[in-house]
Amino acid sequence: MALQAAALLPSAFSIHKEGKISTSLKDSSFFGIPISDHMKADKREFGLRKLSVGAIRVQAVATSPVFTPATVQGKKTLRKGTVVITGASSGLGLATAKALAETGKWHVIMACRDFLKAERAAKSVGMSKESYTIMHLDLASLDSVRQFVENFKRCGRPLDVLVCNAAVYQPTAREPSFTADGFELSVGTNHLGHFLLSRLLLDDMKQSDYPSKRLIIVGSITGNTNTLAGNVPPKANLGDLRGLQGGLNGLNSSSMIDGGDFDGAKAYKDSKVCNMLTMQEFHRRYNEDTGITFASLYPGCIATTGLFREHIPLFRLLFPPFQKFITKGFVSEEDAGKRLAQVVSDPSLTKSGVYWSWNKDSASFENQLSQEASNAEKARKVWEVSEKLVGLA
Ligand code: LMG
Ligand code: NDP
Ligand code: PMR
Repeated sequence: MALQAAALLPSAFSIHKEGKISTSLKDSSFFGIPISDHMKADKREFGLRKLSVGAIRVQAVATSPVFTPATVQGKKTLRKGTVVITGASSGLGLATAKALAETGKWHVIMACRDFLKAERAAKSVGMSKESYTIMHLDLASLDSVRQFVENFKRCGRPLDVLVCNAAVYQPTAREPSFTADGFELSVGTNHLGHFLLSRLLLDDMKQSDYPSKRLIIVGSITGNTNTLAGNVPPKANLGDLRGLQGGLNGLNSSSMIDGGDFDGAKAYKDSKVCNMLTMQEFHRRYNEDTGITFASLYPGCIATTGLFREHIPLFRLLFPPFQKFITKGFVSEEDAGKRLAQVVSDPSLTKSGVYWSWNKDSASFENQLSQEASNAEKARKVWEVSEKLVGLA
């Protein structure tokens, strides 16, 4: 439902499935969502964490090395979880790493392409040394993805939660650029790199004995054409996947999934549609057998992050106030990090196959994806074509 559109035009209209506009907002999950007790508890965890975390961390450091139980939940003693977060060197990924590390319940593997930047970033937000490990991962290279997986397996930690967060956005590029394997960069990095990574790490997650294992793939509103934001041109559209089938190489095939001319903003939005479709296909294929929770989310418009680094300076200047005061869709990096941290560890967010969003009061709700981003047939096709491209089939 067009909840974010509703934020712009509070009581005017909402767009349901492609193009169907309704004037009723009563059926929207935006309104009247009860904040469950779980949510309240979680808000305490990620809202007032400075009060409670200190004690947990002191206890963890004083009494236990990394793998021993660090938390007591009811009668059960829960060991410290291990979460891998891609692109944890800035923006949402960094804020999430910080939020999780501060609880004392998580060891964060920061999977980053720039080791030094990641190290500086972790220090700059005050993450304690024992709360994280940086491991090299360049999603724009399938070899690097495979190398990362090998390194991770060798490090001997279990894999409890994987967060596919990293992304590139090239709104001003006139010509496409390409990954090491020759795929258009945005889809190659944001979708194909993550697709291979999550497929290769699925077994590790299956083997983990953690009570709530999760694979989270960050989506976005701009890939969903059932929202106002998703209708700002250029709109996401995967078409019949002819470009993806051709390998997105710009030589004997288009660099765009739908086979059209290159458009950096569209390529990014298309990649987010792939992210959201992949999450649902994972859910259909593996949730029942593995018990793993598969989820996606729109964390809000975090208008200050590095995502917009390639946009023109005027855009970067005006975009944050535009989102803050006009659309009201703005969210700070810190608050967005707390949202993603909830999807990682909140005991009430275990439902699989869900695209989470947050309302004005920062309560989470199950949002509705656009027709294309929830098309099961397309999800299966994207999965099968992607398998071939990354060498899994
Ligand atoms: C492209 O431009 C860029 O070319 C590309 O590089 C990439 O960045 C891409 O999506 C990302 O965007 C999109 C461009 C064209 O939009 C703009 O940026 C134009 C900005 C013009 C500003 C207009 C005035 C806004 C007033 C705010 C002023 C303060 C701050 C401004 C800060 C700007 C930051 C963005 O967009 C257009 O074509 C024109 C605008 C399109 C509006 C889209 C809305 C469509 C909604 C349709 C919904 C369906 C129908 C609803 C009907 C409702 C009936 C009640
Ligand atoms: P940032 O640019 O701040 O963060 C992106 C991260 O991805 C950076 O750490 C970057 O690394 C990393 N990255 C980029 N390319 C690669 C690569 N080839 N290999 C490994 N890591 C890579 O942007 P955000 O924090 O805003 O974006 C995070 C996620 O949130 C994305 O999935 C984005 O689509 C999503 N999102 C963002 C919204 C927003 O408003 N900002 C709204 C909705 C969704 P480095 O630091 O080295 O550049
Ligand atoms: Mg958008 C409720 C309205 C809303 C929301 C929540 C967003 C989020 N945007 C909204 C509306 C509008 N935007 C309108 C009306 C316009 C035309 C003026 C507009 C424009 C715009 C541009 C040019 N918006 C943008 C851009 C970008 O370059 C960003 C983008 O598309 O990145 C792919 C962007 C975004 N708007 C958002 C969000 C969350 C983004 C960025 C990131 C993302 O989706 O991942």
